[in-house]
Amino acid sequence: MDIARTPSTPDGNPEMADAAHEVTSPVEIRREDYRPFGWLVPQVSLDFALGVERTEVVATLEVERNPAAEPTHVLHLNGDGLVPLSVKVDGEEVNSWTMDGDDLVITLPGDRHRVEVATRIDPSANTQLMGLYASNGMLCTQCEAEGFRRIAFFPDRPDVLSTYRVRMSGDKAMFPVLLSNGNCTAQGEGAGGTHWAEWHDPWPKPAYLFALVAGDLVVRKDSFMTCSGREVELGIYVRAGDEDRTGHAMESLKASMKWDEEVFGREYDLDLFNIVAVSDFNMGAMENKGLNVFNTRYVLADPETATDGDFDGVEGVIAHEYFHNWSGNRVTCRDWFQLSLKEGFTVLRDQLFSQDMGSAPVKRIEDVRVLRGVQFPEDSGPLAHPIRPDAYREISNFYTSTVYNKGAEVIRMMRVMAGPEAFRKGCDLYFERHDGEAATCEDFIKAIEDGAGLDLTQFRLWYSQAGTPRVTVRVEHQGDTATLHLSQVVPPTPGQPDKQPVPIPLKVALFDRETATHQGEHLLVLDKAQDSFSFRGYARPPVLSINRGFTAPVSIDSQVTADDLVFLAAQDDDPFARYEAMQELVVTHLKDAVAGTLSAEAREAGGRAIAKALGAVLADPALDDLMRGELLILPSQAYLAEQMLVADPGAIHAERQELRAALAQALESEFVALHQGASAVPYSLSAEARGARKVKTQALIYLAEGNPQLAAEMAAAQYRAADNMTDRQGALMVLAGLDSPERTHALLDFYNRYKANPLVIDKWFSLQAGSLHPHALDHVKALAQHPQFTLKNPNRVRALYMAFAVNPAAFHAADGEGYRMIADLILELDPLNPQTAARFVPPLGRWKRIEPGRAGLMRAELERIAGADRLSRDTHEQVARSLG
Ligand code: B3K
Ligand code: ZN
Repeated sequence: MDIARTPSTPDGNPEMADAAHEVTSPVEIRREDYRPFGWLVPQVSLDFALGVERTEVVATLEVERNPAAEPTHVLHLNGDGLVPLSVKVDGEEVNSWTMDGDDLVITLPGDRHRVEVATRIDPSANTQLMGLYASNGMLCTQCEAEGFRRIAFFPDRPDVLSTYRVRMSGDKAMFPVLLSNGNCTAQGEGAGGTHWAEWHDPWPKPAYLFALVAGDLVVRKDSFMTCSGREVELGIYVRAGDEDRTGHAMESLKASMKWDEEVFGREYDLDLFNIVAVSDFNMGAMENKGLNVFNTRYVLADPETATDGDFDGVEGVIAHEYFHNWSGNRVTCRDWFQLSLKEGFTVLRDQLFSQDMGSAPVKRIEDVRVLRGVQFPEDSGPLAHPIRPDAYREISNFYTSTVYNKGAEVIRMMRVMAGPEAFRKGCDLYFERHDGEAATCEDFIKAIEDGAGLDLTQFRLWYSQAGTPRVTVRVEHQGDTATLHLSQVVPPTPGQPDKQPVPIPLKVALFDRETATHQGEHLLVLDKAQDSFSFRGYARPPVLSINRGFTAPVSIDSQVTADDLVFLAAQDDDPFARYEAMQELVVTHLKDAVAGTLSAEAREAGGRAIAKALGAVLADPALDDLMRGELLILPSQAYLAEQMLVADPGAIHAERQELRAALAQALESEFVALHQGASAVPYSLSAEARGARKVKTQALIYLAEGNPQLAAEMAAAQYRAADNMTDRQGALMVLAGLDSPERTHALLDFYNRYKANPLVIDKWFSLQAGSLHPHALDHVKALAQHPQFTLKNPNRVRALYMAFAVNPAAFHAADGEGYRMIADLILELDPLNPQTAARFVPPLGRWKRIEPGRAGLMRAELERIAGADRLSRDTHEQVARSLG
């Protein structure tokens, strides 16, 4: 297998070069090989002559020997696809340079020099969307993790911090707006209809935080007064026509700025904060200093075109990127192995923010659902890695749910053990100690230890060991004493066969089954392979509620009876625990059903117990609808598969649908009443109205299985009456899965209504690709030929194919057609956009945990990809690990 990009020296650091460099396989970069860069680059000047097809860049670097590094005369600058047009040292053109693969190597005589290199790039040819690229006639950049090297030769590693001056000039009509990091210091007109702007960012930063935007954009402006009384000018730049949909993003930004001051004591540090929305973007958004670049998806929202979930997404991502200003930018990462230092911490910060903005328990449940649906499977599959990985070949492959979501959970555990006040002291100490530095996860742990007064010696294992710990608990009752016997196993993962026990903080409560009360929560820390904890004062065997609030990212086998789960689902005073009991009840039942170990009576009894618990949820007047909606959501196919050593996706899907149908039939009138009541609530963004919309669609999802005819009528009526996207999308989703005349009509109507709005057309693609319709696979094939489908736009690719790859029924078609389709996509997309292509490998990579028939078909597709003539480093690495 060959690769498209020549492997370059890791991080451009000759001291780190890997001797075991292979011709056919990309170089492995190891954490333990880290060495500081030989040179400091305190200042950089970048001069851009902008053009969509031709941009000239002159980069001037002030370099000086790094006293903390091994002395060297060699300056190794990373490049990716660049050609040096001229190389000057101290103002003189020199020949003392060579190329090492894509990198530029200059020999320097002294300790301090000015190095100037000119290059030329073609943004219109940049389909990878890394570096400087064109999107709808505008120019923008994406540099994290290693995109800057596609713009200029530079030590493209996060521990080289520089202050940047940027000058850009270009056609004024084509690029009326010229933006970069920091503050605009000068601007003016040039010859031939051009204009120019100069920007200066006073805060030293690594190259991955550099950004430039040039285009024809309109701006929503606002301002924010910081806690010390400084006025910050805020701007959100979008395409003309989109400005009316930026109000929610602006409100979210101001709320984030205020929250970070109040909750983490973090004040913004520039006079300007700009956001630009771009429609061609590989991920959600990017935290470039003072100039965040966003996928339009996380900026634009109004009730007509965005669902409640989209509104939450905008709020959460705006907050996340803003919070990076401290956790990521002011304190950045020493190397990319430390990615969770900024990402895990910032995810925790955005989760806490969203908890404060809306319903805290519902947010917690949503976050745990993502963790279990995405991270747990990653942690038990071929791509499992610790939150601080030890090696990578392509860093883009490590922007994972493990680094982000498990990373957040690990820091959340520290907060649980310390308590919020002590945790805050630890965070303050971290920011104080490392402000302006490129830090490590170890630095963070040490600051929390010192600031919060915790001993995290053993806890560090959470950073180095992969795998989701499994905790088993048994309750013993004797006399008036209840004893919890707990044990833990951290399962083996690739490259880590043996694990040590980790400290697992578990909030527990013991309920009296008659009074439905408990004597208070306890925080237990299980830090051994086995341990027991006794509690006195229990005359009767209590009902155990464990891992309340999901204090630890572990799976728990609590061997609780169905009766006790029904009790907890109805009575637990911790909303998360209530949700958990409901999930557990369903998981246990479906596991047995899929395993074929249920007798007819047991199946019926299990179904009755679940219907009883669900009935209680539907009837409970104390529940708000947002929470009720959560309790109605059945465990996902991915989470169910995760509970089985080897999963049969067809059987899981069939059993899950059968259970849903039985529940819908048992509770049909309740679901209809729920839908009717909720339909009377008028549209607003209040919790009550959002809850009503949530349960409305949940009711339709159940009824679609129990009484498809009725559901089709109700969904069509909901679609027709909808005055907002949440109702409209919910109804269309249900209709898309039904074989009914209403389906075709609604899909056509939706398309015609929104064909000019790309974000809504993404929904149209997704709903069909993710639908339970028996012909979903054929629909996807047809949609790939639709005039609005393009492989060049990552949102559109994800809308069609990611929705399909997570569609439990269609993707796992028994003849392997779904696997073939995704493998074909990967092969076609890889030369255009390797980062996005590689994201489609994990669904195929789970083959070892799938029943043998399908596993063979999945593996064969991975082998077909591996046999391709040329593969990107991204896809190569993911396929090799998945086959391994
Ligand atoms: N830091 C960026 C992610 C960059 C991904 C590069 N492949 C967005 C974020 O996590 O905030
Ligand atoms: Zn982030």
